[in-house]
This record gives sequence, structure tokens and C-alpha cells, in this order.
Amino acid sequence: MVEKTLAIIKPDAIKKKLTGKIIQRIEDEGFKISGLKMLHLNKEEAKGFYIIHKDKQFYESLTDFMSSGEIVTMVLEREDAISHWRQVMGATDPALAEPGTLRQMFGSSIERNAAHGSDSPTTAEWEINYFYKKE
Ligand code: IDP
Ligand code: MG
Repeated sequence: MVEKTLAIIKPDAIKKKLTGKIIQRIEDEGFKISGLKMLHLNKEEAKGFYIIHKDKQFYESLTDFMSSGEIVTMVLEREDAISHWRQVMGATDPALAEPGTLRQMFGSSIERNAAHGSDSPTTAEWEINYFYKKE
């Protein structure tokens, strides 16, 4: 089934000039990019996006990081987009991610792991709406 997911290139990857490589990989994996925006979130916007993690010990640090520089948000479309994008990214912790995954190749820590992807149809819809709300 063709579905949509929200992908983010995180500030660590933007700073390392990996934006082009990551977008190339997205296209090579057969995704259609149907939305794309570069944004610099403020702290409140980062906290809103990651509200699901508000009780985690890493919430403050994660939202500082995600508001520390520009990000690129994208809506990706493909057959099984949600699970396929998570496969392409690899495990949350780059040290545990499979060889050839984006996080294994480009991530530097469990926090600074280069990319984000929605984890279910419900979160994909919520996350796409967070950045691409129809006015
Ligand atoms: P996911 O991005 O693979 O879905 P989540 O558990 O949803 O992983 O966590 C969201 C983001 O929070 C991660 O991508 C990572 O940037 C950060 N994070 C997750 N676990 C930790 C941790 O234990 N320490 C620091 N940051 C973390
Ligand atoms: Mg997640």
C-alpha cells in the first residue's frame, strides 16, 4: 500500500553537509518527495514535535539539539513508506545500526543520529500535520 511518512534530516547531518547524500538515497530508495522544507525550530517547536517523549530523561537534551540548527523536513511517499524509511535509517543508536543504514554511516551518537522517521500510520499523520498543516 502506498503510504506517507515524515522524514527529518537532523541538525548534525545538515552541519556535516550530508543533506544532498541523504536526499539522493531517498530518491534511490524509490520514495517520491511530496513535501520538503528547511526550518530552524525554536525550543518550543522542538518540544511540541517530541511531546511523546516529554517524560524521558533525554527530552531536554534532544529538544536542545533539534533546535540547535536547521533541519530539513520531508513528506515521503512509497509502498510501505513508514517501515521502509525506518529500515533505511537503521536502529536509533548508530552503534547498533546495520551497515549501510543512514544512522550507521552518518550518526554520531544515540541522540545525534542524522535522521528521523515516523513509527506508525497514526504518528505519520500527526507528524506530517505538525509541519504541513493545511491552512
Ligand atoms: P527513533 O528516532 O528511532 O524513533 P525514539 O526512541 O523515538 O527513536 O527517540 C527519538 C529520538 O530521541 C532519537 O532519534 C534520538 O535522537 C533521541 N534519543 C532516543 N533515545 C535516546 C537516548 O537514550 N539518549 C539520548 N537521545 C535519545
Ligand atoms: Mg520515534
